[in-house]
Amino acid sequence: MTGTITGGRVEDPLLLRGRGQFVDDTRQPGQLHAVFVRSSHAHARIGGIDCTEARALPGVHAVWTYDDLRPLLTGDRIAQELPSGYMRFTVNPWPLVREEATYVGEPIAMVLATSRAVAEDAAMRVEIDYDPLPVVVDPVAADRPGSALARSECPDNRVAQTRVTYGATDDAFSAASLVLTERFELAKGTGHSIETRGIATAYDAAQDLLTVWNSTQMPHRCKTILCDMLGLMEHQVRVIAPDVGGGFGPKAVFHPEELVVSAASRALGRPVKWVEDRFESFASAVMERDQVWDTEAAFDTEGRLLGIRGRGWHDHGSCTPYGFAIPYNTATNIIGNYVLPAIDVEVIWSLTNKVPTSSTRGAGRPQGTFLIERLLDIAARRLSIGRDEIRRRNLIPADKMPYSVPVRMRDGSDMTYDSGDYPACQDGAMRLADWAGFEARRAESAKRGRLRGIGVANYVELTGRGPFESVTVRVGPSGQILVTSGGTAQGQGHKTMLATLVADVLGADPAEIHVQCGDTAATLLGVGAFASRQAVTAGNSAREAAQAVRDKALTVAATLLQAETASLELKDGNIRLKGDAEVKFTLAGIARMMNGSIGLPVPGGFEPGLFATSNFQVTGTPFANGSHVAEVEVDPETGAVTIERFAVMHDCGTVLNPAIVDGQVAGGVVHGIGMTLFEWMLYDDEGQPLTVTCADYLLPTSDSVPEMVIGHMESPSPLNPLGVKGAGEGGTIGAPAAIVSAIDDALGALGVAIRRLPVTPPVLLQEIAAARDGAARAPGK
Ligand code: MCN
Repeated sequence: MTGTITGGRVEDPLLLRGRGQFVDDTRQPGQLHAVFVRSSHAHARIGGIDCTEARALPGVHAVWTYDDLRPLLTGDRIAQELPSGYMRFTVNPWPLVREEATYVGEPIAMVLATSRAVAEDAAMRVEIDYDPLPVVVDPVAADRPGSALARSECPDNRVAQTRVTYGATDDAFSAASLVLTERFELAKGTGHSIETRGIATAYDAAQDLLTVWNSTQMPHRCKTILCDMLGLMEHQVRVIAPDVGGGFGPKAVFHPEELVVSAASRALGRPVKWVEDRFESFASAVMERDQVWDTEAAFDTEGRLLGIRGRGWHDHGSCTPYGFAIPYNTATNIIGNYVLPAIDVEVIWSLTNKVPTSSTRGAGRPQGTFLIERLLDIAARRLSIGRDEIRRRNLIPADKMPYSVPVRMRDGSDMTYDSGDYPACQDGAMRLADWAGFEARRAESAKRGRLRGIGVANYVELTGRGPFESVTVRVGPSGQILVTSGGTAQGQGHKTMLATLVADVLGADPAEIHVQCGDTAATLLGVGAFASRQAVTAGNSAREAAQAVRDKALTVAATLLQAETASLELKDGNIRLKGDAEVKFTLAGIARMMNGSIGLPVPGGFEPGLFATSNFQVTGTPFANGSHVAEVEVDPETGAVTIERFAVMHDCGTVLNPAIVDGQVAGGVVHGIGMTLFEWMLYDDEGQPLTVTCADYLLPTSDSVPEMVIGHMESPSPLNPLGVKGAGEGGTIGAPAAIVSAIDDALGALGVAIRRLPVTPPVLLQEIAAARDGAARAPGK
């Protein structure tokens, strides 16, 4: 660890005392409350909207439809797609539905009232005339010729497609001893933060300044879109991400409500607040995960992978709220940690009449890892090879690192795994899990009538996506060190990381350093929190900026002392000659000098100020990796699965803060447990969401989360000075595959092989029944 924080994270004193400041904590005189009227149809033409009764309700300030909003905007739709070569046509969201609603929950109108209660009452009085249109909910059916259209304006439902291919795949299949043909189905789910989405605004007419407090992972991107859509200059919009109670991906997306509330606040000159309720969170915040894959895998007699081919359908929902990366991540994660000589997979993004799709923790990678790990498990069973052994035979050896896969990354380079020892990582996880002692535990469970199983899975994760994160380190005349970061924090300890890194370089106490992040007025540039990127990007920027500040302080002191810079040291805010107790200068004193005195030159002719900004730019993306071992008990009568033990060996390069990384890994695993056993966003054939409360959409709770044993390997990344890789998502990526492997193992005698998620009790009972049925009908029975 680089530097230490005694007494916890710098974030904790305020958060643990309930003094965090979240969007809903903003209270402003004259604040109006917004409520959205949402489509109750998955697909319908809007015949008319009657707001008369709603507008007449006492306390209602305004009711806006698209026609009221449009004059304030520079364009019809929210232009936010990232450029991508996969796209066949553009489907940007509308801020409010103009003519055609395309999913249940799509915002159609906004009510502004003096209280939330009045706004909700008024919203119920808005009359919408719907003319229903055909509905498409299945991504595979949506791709069939002649399918109904999810959006009338599009030529078909295939909004994008791409292929990941290299090697001689057909030859691989001709030479194979074993060919598996498998369909995998993964359900829709998302990251449910405790704090839902929310936005509060203030408009200062004197300065013509719109201030927006937004529970977002990307404040700078929000600002750019608001400037673009409202035709404002950069100095007219300030976006602040205050404390954010969880993001997990969906808050990286700019949602229509952010624009509509901001536009209204500026037009009416009033502060406005909108905080999403839990129903809206289920029906209208972006989701992810649902994909269907038809795959084939070729193995030799020894269980070595020869090739994989197939086709996947990614449910894209009704429009593109952000980038196209998710299914590409899935396709590339199929390659995983293994030597795969050939692959040819096609991915299709299907439009459907469901909530738009964007990333949730792992962003497509848990699905890819699930596929390859399932194929290995099924092949191991068919070839009578141990599941650990088949992996060992295929894992990329440590001496092949860095290992290049001929698959193109976004910047055009090959996908290169920069460092790591995958076989040692798997062995390490198995040791942590006491794999060797498992059979005794299985026998013990059997005595209680329970079936016990163990499973292992490996994963890689592209982390630290560029281009950069901006960090400024500043020493004020008081001597206080202020760090500003374009990055944001939703709970992952970003401030602690920055404080620790800067303190380490400046010889200071991390707890004394003030860190400000997520405020567009504090940092000119910023990208945000996603893709487990900020330890790599902001972390290295913080270190570089702090080094520049230290070097300047020491150089100024050396010049004034007529000494060598190397003969000086900086500690606890004091500059001394090495080995000498006498304080020559304080950091505050140097900062004061560099701030200048009226009429006098800056000492030494140096550039004024004691601060530095770094925008460390990544070249290449560090690949983190890990191995998970899950141990479960299954009750074959009820289909209930209990996770008894969970072990993770994790490698995110240099670990900056072990306690935080443990928390990140454990939190990620919990997400993976949810995806595997509980979380299932269901729609009926008419596109009506069926799981819009926490009683219907189940999340993992403390009784479903086992004690975890987490170990760390540190294979420093050669791609950045700190040697770090990201840690925020890995726990989620490996967990589903490991848990399902364990369930299969528990039910091995029945021949169950799970090919779909989530594995709820009814699903497992179906699988058990199908396996029993298959066994009963097998030849010779
Ligand atoms: N860290 C470390 N050493 C490393 C890497 C990371 O000590 N080698 C620590 C750092 O303290 C850093 C934290 O781990 O603050 C996470 O770092 P990183 O992996 O770079 O992730 P980001 O800061 O970019 O955060 C985003 C990531 C993602 S993509 C999701 S989704 C996610 C996650 O972080 N959402 C979270 N973790 C979350 N944790 C909480 N509590 N809440 C969320 O919404």
